[in-house]
Amino acid sequence: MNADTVAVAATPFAYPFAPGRTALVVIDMQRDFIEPGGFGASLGNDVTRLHGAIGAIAALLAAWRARGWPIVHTRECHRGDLSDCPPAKRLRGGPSLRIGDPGPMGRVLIAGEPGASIIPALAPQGGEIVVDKPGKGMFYATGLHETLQARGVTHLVFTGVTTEVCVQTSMREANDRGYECLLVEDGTESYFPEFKAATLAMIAAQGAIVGWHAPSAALLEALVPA
Ligand code: TIU
Repeated sequence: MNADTVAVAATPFAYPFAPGRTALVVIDMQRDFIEPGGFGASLGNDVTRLHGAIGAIAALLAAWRARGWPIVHTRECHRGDLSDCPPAKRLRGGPSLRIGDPGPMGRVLIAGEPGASIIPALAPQGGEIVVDKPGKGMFYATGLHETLQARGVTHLVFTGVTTEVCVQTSMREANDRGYECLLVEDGTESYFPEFKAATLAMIAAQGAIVGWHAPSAALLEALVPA
């Protein structure tokens, strides 16, 4: 541990948390994935499986806000003209609604539509970074790396959905860019419990080849007082 880091009990070994230089990342906690009638449900998923992550994310948001530390919210969504949605993404599979189709929460996965908004319980506040991303990873076509570098961010704590799709892709992208990454076990969920378990195992394997994972309680315990 460096002098300016705090040890968080984590898997596969202690995570060197850097107070003030660590952004809390909340991936895609949007109505389109969490509520019935949206993109997640259109793919045939039981959206209630994702609800378990909300409490831990809310607690971490409160802790970060109390300390004035950087927060990133992402939203997977596309422009209304679909110019940033590759046909391969829109046409693959047999969803009941495709990206851009009108649904109960407006056009599916389109920026500005009700379904693309973040659920009210985790709504972003002023000054927090909000990134609309056309891909699964948060760095692809977003400029986020430059924004984080300008803020002096070196460490990222990941939460959100789904563990093995947008969260894992974003964490792998972050690892390649040199960030020290921690995934919060109870702050992420998947439509497939076995995929969540496999993701946690594979990121921490081989000496934290992608990063660490820990429960939110271990992280909150280690935070310096607000
Ligand atoms: N389908 C699925 O599990 N996830 C996504 O399509 N996007 C995100 O993970 N946000």
